[in-house]
Amino acid sequence: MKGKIGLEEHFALEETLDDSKPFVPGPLWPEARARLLDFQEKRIAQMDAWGMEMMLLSLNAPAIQAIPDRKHAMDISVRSNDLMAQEIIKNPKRFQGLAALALQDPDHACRELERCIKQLGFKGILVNGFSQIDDPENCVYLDDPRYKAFWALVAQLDVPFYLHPRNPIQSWAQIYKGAEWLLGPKWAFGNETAIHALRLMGSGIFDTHPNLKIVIGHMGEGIPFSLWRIDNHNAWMNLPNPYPAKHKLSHYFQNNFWITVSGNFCTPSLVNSIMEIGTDRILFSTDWPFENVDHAALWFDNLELNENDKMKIGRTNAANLFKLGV
Ligand code: GRE
Ligand code: ZN
Repeated sequence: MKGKIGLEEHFALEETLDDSKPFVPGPLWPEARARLLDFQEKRIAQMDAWGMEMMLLSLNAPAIQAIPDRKHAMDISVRSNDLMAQEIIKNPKRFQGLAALALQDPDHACRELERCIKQLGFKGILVNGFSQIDDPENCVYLDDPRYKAFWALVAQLDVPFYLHPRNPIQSWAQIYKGAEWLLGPKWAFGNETAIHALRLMGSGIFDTHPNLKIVIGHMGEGIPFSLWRIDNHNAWMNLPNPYPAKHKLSHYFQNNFWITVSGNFCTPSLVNSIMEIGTDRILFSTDWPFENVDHAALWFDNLELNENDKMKIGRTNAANLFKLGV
């Protein structure tokens, strides 16, 4: 299929490159590094070869969210957004941007978000999970009350928010002791991000702002597969919801969430996701440079799926959700 649009497509600044290095085996690092620093050459060549019209760019992970020093976090945020804007201007039909924000300082995050949307023309936000604030051990999730004004601004600007994975910090990751291979994209990324998304659903933020739009990658980070049990366990006990939000969590998953297929090119998982949230809320993505564009595109293009749904997932859902004007 031609005209595909991807939403989880990363780059790095020199200063944030090292955040990705531990996830790439040594001999492959030169290639990953070159992919992360490139915009107009390798990336465009891959997109042209595999029918990808546009990438919404975002900074690599965990980057800003793992910088406890507020000033430093804010500085990287502004520099990342400025670099992205420079590259987008060179080729706006192929690249658009998702803002990188220093949630360490909610006031700065709000100001920078307004600049990114109103002046730089970015189409949304991508944040790498919880933020470490002041002290590296101080992990703050986005359901924290300090983010009330931030969420109000996101709702007012009406731009989607992509909640991207990161690992738990070491002192919170004892469950992985002796099985560190489970960290990162194999398991810990998805687990961490699913819990973060569920915290948001239970927090009541979507009752306050019913138009908030959250995107999660990797075919929903496992949530579609577990959604029924989250809402329906031990039904005979008829217990009230143990969280502040008004509705069952599936209500929020079906009204405030969209998922991408990034890094999870698996047909049974896609079928499960279609059954849980339908084809209007599923979007193509690759997870470049950690996944190959050809792996994503060949799987997607060869899916035995009707052309209407393929066009929605591959392109039009993204065009509508992010107001891309294509
Ligand atoms: C990602 O951004 O999703 C990612 C990483 C590192 C390794 C694998 C991966 O940041 O998918
Ligand atoms: Zn990613």
